[in-house]
Amino acid sequence: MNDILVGGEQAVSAILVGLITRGIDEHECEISMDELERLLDTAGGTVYARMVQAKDSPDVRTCIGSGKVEELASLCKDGGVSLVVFDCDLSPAQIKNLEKALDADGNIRVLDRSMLILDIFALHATSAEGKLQVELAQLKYTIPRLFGRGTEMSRLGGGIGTRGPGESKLESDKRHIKRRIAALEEDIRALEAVRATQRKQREKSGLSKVAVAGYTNAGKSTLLNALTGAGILAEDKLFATLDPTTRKFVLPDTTEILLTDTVGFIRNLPHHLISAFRSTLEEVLYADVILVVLDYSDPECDAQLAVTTQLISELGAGEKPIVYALNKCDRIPHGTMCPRDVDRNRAVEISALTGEGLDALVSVLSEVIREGKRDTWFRFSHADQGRASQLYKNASVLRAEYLEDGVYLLATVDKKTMGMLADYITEAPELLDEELV
Ligand SMILES: Nc1nc2c(ncn2[C@@H]2O[C@H](COP(=O)(O)OP(=O)(O)OP(=O)(O)O)[C@@H](O)[C@H]2O)c(=O)[nH]1
Ligand SMILES: [Mg+2]
Repeated sequence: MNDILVGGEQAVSAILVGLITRGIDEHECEISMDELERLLDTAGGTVYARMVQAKDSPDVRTCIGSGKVEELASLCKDGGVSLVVFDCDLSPAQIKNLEKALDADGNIRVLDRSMLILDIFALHATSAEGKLQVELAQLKYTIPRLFGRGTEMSRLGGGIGTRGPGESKLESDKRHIKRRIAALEEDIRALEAVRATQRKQREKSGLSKVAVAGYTNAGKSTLLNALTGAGILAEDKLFATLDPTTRKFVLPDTTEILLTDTVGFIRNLPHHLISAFRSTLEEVLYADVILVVLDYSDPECDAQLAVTTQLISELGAGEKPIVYALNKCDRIPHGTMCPRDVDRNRAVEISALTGEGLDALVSVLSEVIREGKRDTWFRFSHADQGRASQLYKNASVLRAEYLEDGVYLLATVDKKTMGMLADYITEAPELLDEELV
């Protein structure tokens, strides 16, 4: 098969290699390989062939066995393929050994799943923080796996696996890399402080925060766009969104909330990637409610839910209330089985694309947000009218009574607003007691 042309650029053809081993059965391997194929496509590559080996444990030197390496070498030769992508993580030594074994002249590049994901992150990062996070992760993970290659290697295979801020560092020595890592970590800490300040400001606003989370390509950005007109790039690519975007949204009862789009999850997301993107992923941790978007039309919906739930709990947000958007329902017949582990009372079939079910979703979301709230009376003296307007802004005011000693407002407030205006909380005004019972 020859390389094909996409958008004027040559799409690099590659061979994908997977391992059926302890804890990974044939079906899981297949699904994971399909995903690797989509990752490769997103990175601008195309699949020449797939190869899978069943093996008790990965070979320490070459991951797959020596017979398979030979088979792979001749497959590469036959197809003129210069890129091989393994579905599992490889050590720098395994990569070096494989590259040497596949072609003595060093014309074949070997990547692993993490390197490919990082490559896509490098292509899609737009914010300063996102770019720094990618560069740091590449310096720690990708670069040690590229050591010892000539610079001409970066041109092989269309550069897949070597793109991004780390690219120019390919030739650099280890000392330089250490310095760069330290500098990046400092820059990231500074940006994290900015993010923390922004978060505090949002906190002060007292608005409830909803994080839109879920598997990559589930339709998170499409949903946020449909609800708020945010104009976020949504496309049929994996990891289209890397940087969190927050938009205001007004619930039917006029309460304002904040919706944040987040980076997608994927199975086998390596821990080093989670830690590199921790501050971005942590948006989920600071939310009051998590809106999990699932691609309901995907036969692997249950597995995607499992990955999502696990990552949410690994991030420390497992106890938060969750609302489920069963998205892409336009693609499947109505009444399709709801994923097993979803709370049916908090799950709504929607199509972010056609708008179907969005009203129902918003109403479930409103209910869940309300659950964290209480109806409370506040009294603001005439001198404190400024604070009263804060209550109007952050809560839905159910009634107002203008009495001699000030205005009494009954409002549905969340804990934060309650804390913010704690000094003004009061009993129900006496005159109204009878009426209110
Ligand atoms: N048929 C259908 N397609 C949808 C729906 N919602 C989203 N899509 C498509 O699914 C693809 C992915 O949508 P995105 O909104 O980019 O998904 P995402 O979850 O933000 O993905 P990442 O940011 O890459 O993690 C796009 O091609 C959307 O047009 C839907 O309800 N129905
Ligand atoms: Mg997105």
